[in-house]
Amino acid sequence: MSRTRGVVLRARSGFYTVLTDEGDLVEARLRGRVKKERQASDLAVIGDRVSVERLADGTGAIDAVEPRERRFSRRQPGPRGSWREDVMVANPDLVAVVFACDRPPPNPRLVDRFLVVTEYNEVPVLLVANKVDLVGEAEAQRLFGGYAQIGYEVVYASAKTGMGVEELRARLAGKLSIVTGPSGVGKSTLLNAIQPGLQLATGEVSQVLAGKGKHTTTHAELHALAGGGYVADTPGIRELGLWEIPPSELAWCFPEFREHLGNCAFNDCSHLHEPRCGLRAAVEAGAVSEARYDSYRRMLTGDLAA
Ligand SMILES: Nc1nc2c(ncn2[C@@H]2O[C@H](COP(=O)(O)OP(=O)(O)O)[C@@H](O)[C@H]2O)c(=O)[nH]1
Ligand SMILES: [Mg+2]
Ligand SMILES: [Zn+2]
Repeated sequence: MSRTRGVVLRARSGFYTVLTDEGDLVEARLRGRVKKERQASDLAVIGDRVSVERLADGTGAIDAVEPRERRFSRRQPGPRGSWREDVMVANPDLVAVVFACDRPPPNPRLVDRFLVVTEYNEVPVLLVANKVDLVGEAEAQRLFGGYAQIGYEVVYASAKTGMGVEELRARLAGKLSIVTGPSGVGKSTLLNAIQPGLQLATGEVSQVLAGKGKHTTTHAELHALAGGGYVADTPGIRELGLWEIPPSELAWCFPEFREHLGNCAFNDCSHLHEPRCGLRAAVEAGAVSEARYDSYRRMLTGDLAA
């Protein structure tokens, strides 16, 4: 039997779809040995590079998963204060965090939550402000310009008019990207615009607001892009709710806070109420935005209300 290598595009209940380096798709299962070597939660996930043996019936057997260069994972609480890492996507090069300028209006607390998760995973991030057609460019800049000021790359887009689509296509080309953001912001519509052949199902906003959005992307899946690269249209906000960031690492996940963290009187400063806190001093001096600090405070204390 011949052996080949490839990337996992789809993974569900023990079955993996692998796009081989030869360009064909193979449905494969994991060899028992691989299962023994790895933790159950961490066997093979989309984005993993694997080695596959081709079997006589046309299916395959994955006999090795290559070491991951990066991961996009969440931490889930385990027994007695322990944590379990749950890898969602292996080897991501870029996370595109998509929000709408309106319908639904962007919630800064939620934007920050998405950004914090990407920072924690140390994956480069691109913020996409979609539906610019609904508010105009000046208002879009007012809503998202602050993120550019603190160093985030912001792409202004409209899947409806085509604004930003070419730029996004170029940014995703040749990379393994994750497109994420709340329901109804236009993630699937944007991806369809980037690559018309994808035909991802899109939902009506009214359904989404009623909590009845089409959940067509319940399983994470990588789509191969015509210009090279792969994109995962996932995960959504439900999954994001399960991400836990260690409290002591949360402030670091706000990049513009970092330079102020060494100025606190206490090493283990939570930046909430300790005296001589470098971060709070920076907020008072106007060097750090109150909105971002407020996001930090709410995430740390579990106050997730908008
Ligand atoms: N006005 C406007 N509507 C958009 C735009 N992009 C997407 N939509 C609409 O927003 C709704 C939700 O889009 P969808 O792609 O399903 O969002 P997703 O849940 O993030 O994948 C659909 O009705 C789309 O037609 C845009 O740029 N402008
Ligand atoms: Mg969608
Ligand atoms: Zn402090």
